[in-house]
Amino acid sequence: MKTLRLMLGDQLTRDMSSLDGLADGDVILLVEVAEEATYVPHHKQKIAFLFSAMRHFAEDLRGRGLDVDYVELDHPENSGSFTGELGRAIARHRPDRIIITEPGEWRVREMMLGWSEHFGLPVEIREDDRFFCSRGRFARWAEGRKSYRMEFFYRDMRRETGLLMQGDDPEGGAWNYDRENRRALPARHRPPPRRRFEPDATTRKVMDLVAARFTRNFGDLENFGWAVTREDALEAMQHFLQQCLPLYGDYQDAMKTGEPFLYHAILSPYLNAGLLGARELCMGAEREYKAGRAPLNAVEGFIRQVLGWREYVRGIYWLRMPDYARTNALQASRPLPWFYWSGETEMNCIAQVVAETRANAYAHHIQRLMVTGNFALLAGVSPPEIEEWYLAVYADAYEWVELPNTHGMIMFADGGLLASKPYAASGAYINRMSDYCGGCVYDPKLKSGEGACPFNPLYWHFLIENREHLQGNPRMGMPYRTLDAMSDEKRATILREAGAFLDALNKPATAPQAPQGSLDL
Ligand code: DLZ
Ligand code: SF4
Repeated sequence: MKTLRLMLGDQLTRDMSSLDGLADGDVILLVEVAEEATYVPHHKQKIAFLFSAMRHFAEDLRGRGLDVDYVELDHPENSGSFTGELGRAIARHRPDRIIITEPGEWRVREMMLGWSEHFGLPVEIREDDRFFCSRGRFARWAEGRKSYRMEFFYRDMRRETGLLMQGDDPEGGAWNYDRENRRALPARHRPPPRRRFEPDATTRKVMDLVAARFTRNFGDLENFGWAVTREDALEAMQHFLQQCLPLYGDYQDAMKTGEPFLYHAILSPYLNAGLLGARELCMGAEREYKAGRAPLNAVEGFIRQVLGWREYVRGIYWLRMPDYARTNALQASRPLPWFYWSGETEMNCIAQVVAETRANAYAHHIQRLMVTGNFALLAGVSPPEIEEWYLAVYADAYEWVELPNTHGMIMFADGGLLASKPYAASGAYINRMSDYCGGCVYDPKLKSGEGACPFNPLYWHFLIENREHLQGNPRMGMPYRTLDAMSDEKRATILREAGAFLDALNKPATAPQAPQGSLDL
C-alpha cells in the first residue's frame, strides 16, 4: 500500500508519528504555502526560520534514503494551500492513503477533517506523541474540576514522569521555587553572549525570498541567527544548559536594556517546530541539577515551563476550542495601538520591547507578560487584535501556545479559567524589574499629573472599570481596598487622566498602515 505522508512546518521531528511504519514506495510531502505564511502577518524571521528549517529537514530525510517531495513557495504551480498542494501531490504520486500527525492548530485540523471526503482517500490523523500529555489525558485530568490550576496539573505531570522526584515527594521538599526567581539584575552584571548561527546558503536563499515576497511584514531579517537544523538546535540546547541554566531562575523576571536574552533558553522556536523535544530538554535540565551544576530553583523553574505550563496551555487549547477564542470576559474592545508595530511611543519599556521583538522575533516571558501584555490588558485592547500580534511577531508562536497565553494569561478574557487573577501592574513593577524607567520621559513614581508613568493611572482605571468582574476575586482584595481608601477627587483625577491618555491612543499622528499578511506577487 502506497502512503503519502504530509509533514507540517512545525513537525520537523525525525521520529514523528506520521512516519511510523514507513515502507518502501512511501512519499513524504512538505509544502511551503502562502496560506500558512499569510494567515497572520508573521515576522520576517519567523517565516525564514521555518522555511529554512523545513528545507534542511527535507534534505536530512533524503540523506537517510527517504523519498521526499518538497514544494517551495515560488514553485510556479504552487496552489498556495495545504489542501491544494495535497491534491497536486495525490495526482503526482497516486497514493492509496494519506497519513498525517494531528496539527497544532484548530484551524488546520478542521481543514484536515474534510480531506478524506474531498479526495476520496483514507486519511489517518495520528496523535502528536511529542507532548508529555496527550489530549485525551488532559481531558481526563480536567474532568469534573471547577477550575484548571496549572500548579495541580504540573504536580501530576511530575509524578507521572518522575522528573525532579524523590519517590513520592518533590525534589527538595517543595513543588515550586518561584519565590527565589524574582531577582533584579545587578547594574554591572553582564550575561554571557549567546550562541547564534550564521545563515548558510539555504538560509540566505530563503531570506532573499522572504525579503522579496514579504516586503511589508513586520521585522528585520538582518539579525537572523537561529539554528535551522537539529544538530545546531542541539548545540544551542547544550549552550543553554551549561552557560545559562544555573542563573536562569534567579533572573527569570529581570529586564535590561540591550540584553534581549539574559539567561533565557531561547529554545522555544526549536521546541515548537520540532527540532528539539520536550523530553530531552527536561531530562537535560534535570541532569544538570543531579550533577550539581545547576541549582534546584533554576532547574525546577525551567522544567515547570516545559513540563507544566507548555503542556497545560496545549491541554486547555484543545479542551476549549473553538469557543475559548470567542470569550471576552472584560468586554475589551480598543483597537491595538499602532506603536505595537512601529515602536513609536514615549513609553520606553514598550519601545524597547517592540524594538527587540522587531530585531529578534523574540522577547522573553516577562517582557511579553508585564510590558506589552500588561499594557494591552490595562488599555482594554480587543483580545483578537492583541492575539494576532502575539501570533505574528514571535518565532515560536503557534496558536495552540499563543492563544491561551494571550487570551487567558495576559488578557483575562476567559474570566479566570487559566489565571487566578489578572496580571495587571503599575509602573512600580516595571521599575523594580528593569532599567527601562531610567531612560523614559515618564516617572514611574508619579501617580498622576504631568510626567506620570501612564501605567499608573491606567492600573487604577482598569480596576475601576472592571470592578464588577474583579472585586469578588480574593486575590484582588488588597488593590481594591487601596483604591477605596483614595479620595473621590483622586479617583476622579485618575479616571480623567487615564481616559485622556486612552483617547489619544486611537488618534495616531500619521494614518497607520497595518503590516500586510499578503504576498507581494
Ligand atoms: C507558520 C508556518 C508558515 C509560516 N508556513 C508554513 C508552510 O509554508 N508550510 C507548513 O507546512 N507550515 C507552515 N507553518 C506552520 C503551520 O502554520 C503549522 O503547522 C500549523 O499552524 C499547525 O500548527
Ligand atoms: Fe514604562 Fe512607565 Fe517606566 Fe516609562 S516610566 S519605562 S512608561 S514603566
